[in-house]
Amino acid sequence: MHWAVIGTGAIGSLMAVNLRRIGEHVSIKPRHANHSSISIIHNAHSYEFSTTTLPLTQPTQIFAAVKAYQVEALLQELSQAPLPEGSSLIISYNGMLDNESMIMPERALHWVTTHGAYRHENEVVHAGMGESWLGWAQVERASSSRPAEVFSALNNALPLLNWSPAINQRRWQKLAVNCLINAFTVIHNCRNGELLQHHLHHDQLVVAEEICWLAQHRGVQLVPEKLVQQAHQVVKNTANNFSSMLMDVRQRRQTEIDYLNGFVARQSAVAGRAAPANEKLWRQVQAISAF
Ligand code: KPL
Repeated sequence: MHWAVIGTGAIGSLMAVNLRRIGEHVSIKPRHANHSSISIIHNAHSYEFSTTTLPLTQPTQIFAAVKAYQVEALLQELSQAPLPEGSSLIISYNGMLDNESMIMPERALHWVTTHGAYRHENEVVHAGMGESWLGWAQVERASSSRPAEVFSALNNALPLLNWSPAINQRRWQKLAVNCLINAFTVIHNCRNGELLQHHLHHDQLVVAEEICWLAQHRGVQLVPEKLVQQAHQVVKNTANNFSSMLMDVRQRRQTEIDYLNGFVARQSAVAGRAAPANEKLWRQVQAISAF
């Protein structure tokens, strides 16, 4: 199969290298059109990738691991020409977009992961083993069978992969965990593990309750106390890490706060209920990251 990886952050780079290692044909869509090849170092080995541009001319499996604020532009670019027959789009990003059900192409799949990775210059480090879930992005397709070849390649490249007809449930859980950790690390300017010293249980529970209300409004059942426990476990497992949001703030990049706590605040308001705890975190991070 031909793969095109879009987004060479930590996860995109890790997937590109691992797909190559299992013998798949992988190219990368570069951010700047003037690159003709891209090299990624992994475990002291350098992998060279040819670059690809859109529109695609042959059946291709697109693996896009991008920031939430890049999704809309990417989908817009992909919609300029029909994808060649036999292609699919596997997309992964933190958080949720207000209009995502309207803009996701029919053959899009969400990939949700708990693998931890970071990129330093052109080296990618697989920092923590996790697992991943794959499922159709459009709820109407949830009961369609899984794309066997794509599933098997992704599972071989980066195990363990689970097929998830209810991928939305996974996405809400991940959204919640990110909402319960990332903003707090920015506000306290600390590593994930240092959050444990700030006695955030009550604050996190209030944030979680608001998320659960909105999830339930959207047909997804979550339990606030369980989410706080999950976040606690993630904080312990990644104690030494800086969250992606704190890294974004420190490197003066746009954060994903609008798509995490901001999403919860906005969408709760649309559904007729305020979410003041998420709103407060959204505003605090916005203020800290207003460069
Ligand atoms: O996914 C993460 C992130 O940093 O975005 C967590 C779970 C907080 C781990 O650092």
